[in-house]
Amino acid sequence: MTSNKKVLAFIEETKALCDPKEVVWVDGSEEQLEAFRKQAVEEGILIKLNQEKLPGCYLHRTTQNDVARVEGRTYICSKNKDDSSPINNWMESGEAYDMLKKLFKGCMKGRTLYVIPYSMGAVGSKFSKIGIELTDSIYVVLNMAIMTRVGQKVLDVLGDGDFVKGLHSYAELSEEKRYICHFPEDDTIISINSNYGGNVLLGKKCFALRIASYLGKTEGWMAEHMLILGVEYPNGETKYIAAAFPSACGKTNLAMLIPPEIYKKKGYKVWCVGDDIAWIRVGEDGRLYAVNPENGFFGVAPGTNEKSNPNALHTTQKGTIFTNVAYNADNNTVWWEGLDKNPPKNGIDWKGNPWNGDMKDADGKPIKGAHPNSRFTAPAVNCPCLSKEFENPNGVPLSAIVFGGRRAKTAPLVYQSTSWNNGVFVGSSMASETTAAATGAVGVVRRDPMAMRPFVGYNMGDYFTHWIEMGKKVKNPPKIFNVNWFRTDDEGHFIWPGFGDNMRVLDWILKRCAGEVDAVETPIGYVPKAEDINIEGLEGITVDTIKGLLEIDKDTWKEEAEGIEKFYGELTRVPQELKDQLANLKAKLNA
Ligand code: OXD
Ligand code: MN
Repeated sequence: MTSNKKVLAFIEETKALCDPKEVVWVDGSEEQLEAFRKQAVEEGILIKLNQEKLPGCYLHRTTQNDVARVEGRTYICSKNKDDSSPINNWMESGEAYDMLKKLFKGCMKGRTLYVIPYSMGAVGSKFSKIGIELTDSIYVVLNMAIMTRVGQKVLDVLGDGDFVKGLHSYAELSEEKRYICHFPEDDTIISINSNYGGNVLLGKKCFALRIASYLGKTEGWMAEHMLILGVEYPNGETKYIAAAFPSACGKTNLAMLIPPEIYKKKGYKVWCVGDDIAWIRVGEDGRLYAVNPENGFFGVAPGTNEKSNPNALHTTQKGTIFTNVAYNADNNTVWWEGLDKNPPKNGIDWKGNPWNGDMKDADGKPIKGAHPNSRFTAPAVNCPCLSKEFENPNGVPLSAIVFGGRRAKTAPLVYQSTSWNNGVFVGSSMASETTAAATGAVGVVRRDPMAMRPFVGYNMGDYFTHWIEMGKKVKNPPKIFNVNWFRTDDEGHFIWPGFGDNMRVLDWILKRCAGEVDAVETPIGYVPKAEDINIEGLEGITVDTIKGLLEIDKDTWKEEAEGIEKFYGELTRVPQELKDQLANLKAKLNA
């Protein structure tokens, strides 16, 4: 399949270390993938679902200790400790290799070693990057074939060139010996003892964010945890927005948004370019351009329904692998909390136990059919609102960058930063309540700069500096905003309806970018005049509700500024520009 000596040497080394019974190259053909699916079903790894209702769809259950990304066991490995971040785990590269070598020794005995050549980005585009993942997991092979472009065509483009090395073994699926290690200085990723997507589909978080963020820093571009969407105006013009939210905060829903009736009637449309990752470069015209390097969606299933995200639901109806959702034995389909009001009468929960949608545990709490972080892996081409620019190797020009998180109080519905550096400050101080996408407590507020806390492959302070440097390279930078869909009332209910109605906020954002609407200057940035958020056709929301959603409480923000200062204190190499921004915010709050 290739004469690339570096690829062949990587395979030989791995064979010698892991002792697989055979090596199988993934050629990307439908015949071979179909044979893999058949084998996975025979081995009990996949369940073939109802092919009339869900053609090409399968269900997989992970072991119960392996259901999310494990940030506590995810490492950036480098020669010097300070080239990682105090808020990330670090291991000295040499030590990490030695430890991993011991764990990998003979771990593939009796198993097949699959070689997956994959491209992040359109095959052959000058902005794309190539990886080779070696894995003993057929589940990984089948997911990678959805999430990335795989096979011979990638090797043809690679020729004798360089690639990112990825080695994965599910080994014994031992929690204690689980490690997800990144070696940005060597373009290498090594993952062992997990089989959960974010830990093992090495093209995604490991390459397209952790390794790529480091490559971006050295090569002058950016790899970000951002969705990309286009808003098409009635006159046919489309403007693009990239938006960063922490995991499981609705990126997929926003990326596939269906505008409210009043916008649809006028002819507005929203197109999805990507739902999770953006690679961003400076275009010849001095604007920033973004591509989505992935080829599919690895979305959170619970909560996805005909109302919240019909486009995502439609996307999952063929060629999809569901992981850890509930099984409906009556019709051989799947179900998850929030899909509809008809859980299976005769079902099996994500743990493999009989389940009927109406069961309680010993404490009287409902037993869930699907794990809260259960997922669908679905091909991008299935998406009804996929942008026609999806394959454009040069990407789409960004008018706005949006940051956001889950904040019950503090952050207003939307505000605009006052400059690029002020926008970098806003991104650097992002905070959000944690979700089920990673192991650990849910609902705790943590700082998550640019939604990249778990994904920056080098020192966080240097990452902020890189953002500031990128701003100097663009003549026409996108404007930077912050949104918060999650403000709650005194009873803890969300005030803003969210989902499709977020279009009303995007509308204001794009009007600001075009200089078409005024704003009110506040200590934190520009906030809309309440009457400029279009609430036509929105039940239960008045201009006063919007006023409340836009309110900035100075005392809360003084506390927030202290929180930011404390967070900066936990980091190293925070650039002076951001310290100045913080000082400026404090001065304005005290004025
Ligand atoms: C994801 C995540 O899967 O952020 O996208 O965890
Ligand atoms: Mn993500």
